Amino acid sequence: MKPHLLTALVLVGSASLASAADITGKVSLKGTPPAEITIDMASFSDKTCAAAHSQPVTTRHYVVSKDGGLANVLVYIKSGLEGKKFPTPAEGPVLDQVGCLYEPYVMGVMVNQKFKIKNSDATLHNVHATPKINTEFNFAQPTKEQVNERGFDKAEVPVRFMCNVHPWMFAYVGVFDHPYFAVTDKDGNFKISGAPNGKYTIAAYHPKTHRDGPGVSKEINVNGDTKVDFTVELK
Ligand SMILES: [Cu+2]
Repeated sequence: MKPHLLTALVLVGSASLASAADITGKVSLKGTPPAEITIDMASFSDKTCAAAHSQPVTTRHYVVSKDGGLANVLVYIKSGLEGKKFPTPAEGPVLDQVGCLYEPYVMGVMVNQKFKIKNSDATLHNVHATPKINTEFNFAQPTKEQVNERGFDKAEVPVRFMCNVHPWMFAYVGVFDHPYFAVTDKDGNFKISGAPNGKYTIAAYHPKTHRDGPGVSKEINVNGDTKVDFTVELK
């Protein structure tokens, strides 16, 4: 390789590293959420689900920390990346079914990224994705440890999953045409890694609060590591 070409490559490499910023922050819930509903697995004909839990299981509509941090919020760059292409990761996350609950409850994937859907239970689940933009799918997973791969070919926030056997089972999968998304943890914190510098609209979407709406968004100017917090208000 000629020396000047090597120098050029090194410069390109360091330039892209310098502009990779972490966007971090916290999503807080304003207001007192309604009490969660206890899921009556014991009354269900299939006893496998109840047997998997030693504690009562409730809905997960509002998972809130002591100081108001809201879990299970999809935080993502909503606009400002138009025209840019990002490689699809070869590996995808796993949407598992454990104790007749989807785990995780909320996650994100990239467009065309294959992700695994797993049944960790010794009972039948019927995985039913109900998108509005992507193609619906619906298939049975009768066997423990069964894994099927699926993907979505269009951006959509979120695709709702249900199970046609267990009426309490739901999950929400955000589909993005870039890798700059995250889900808030149990304390409401999120971290989007390696975003290019730029001006963006960044959005926070909570499946329960924003069921019919777009979520909340903010304009941000990313020039190095950036902090942005959101407040989700109960209606
Ligand atoms: Cu199920």
